[in-house]
Amino acid sequence: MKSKDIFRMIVAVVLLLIVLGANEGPKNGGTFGNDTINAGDFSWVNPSNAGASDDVYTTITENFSGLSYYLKATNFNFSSVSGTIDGIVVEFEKKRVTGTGYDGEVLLVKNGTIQGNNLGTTTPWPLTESYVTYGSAYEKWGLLWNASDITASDFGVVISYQGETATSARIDHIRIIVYYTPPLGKRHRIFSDAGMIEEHRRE
Ligand SMILES: [Ca+2]
Ligand SMILES: [Ca+2]
Repeated sequence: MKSKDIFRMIVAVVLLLIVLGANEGPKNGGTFGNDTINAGDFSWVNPSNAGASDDVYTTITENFSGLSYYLKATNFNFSSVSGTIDGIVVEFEKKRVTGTGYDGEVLLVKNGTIQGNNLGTTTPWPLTESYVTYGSAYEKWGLLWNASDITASDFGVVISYQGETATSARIDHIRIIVYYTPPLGKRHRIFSDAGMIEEHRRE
């Protein structure tokens, strides 16, 4: 094979890689609070402590079996996401301290509205603090997304805690990773002596 052909093959492979998926994150939230729209019974204390993994916590204490308000995290400051959204992963670094409890709901916030599929489970929160993952690189949480929905400051996630008994729990950190396929840009063609051998679009 001529060195010229090898070069063309390398260019083709690089261009193919450009059209494969990308991701941004994990990103931290910038705005936190209780959202009472779910008519819970208990509030999260110090919600903004979920902004970093630093063993400083937002806490929930339920003196009877009940549901917490949503802990709402937004303003994740995504900036690179573009093209087609493939999936969204949310991770909560969380722990149950006393009693028994599990997720109430875990839902995304799109355009400032809590919506989509609830990915919460009835698995009791771990007694050893660890990241618990929701969603995947191919999970869109039952919603249609534009990249601008992700980069908007009102994109985020909510989580509520359902106590089965009197219970207390805490969250150290909430982080999000977004998987996407960048847009195809202007057309780029590779020609051999015999004619066009590859055609791609790139930014
Ligand atoms: Ca921690
Ligand atoms: Ca923290």
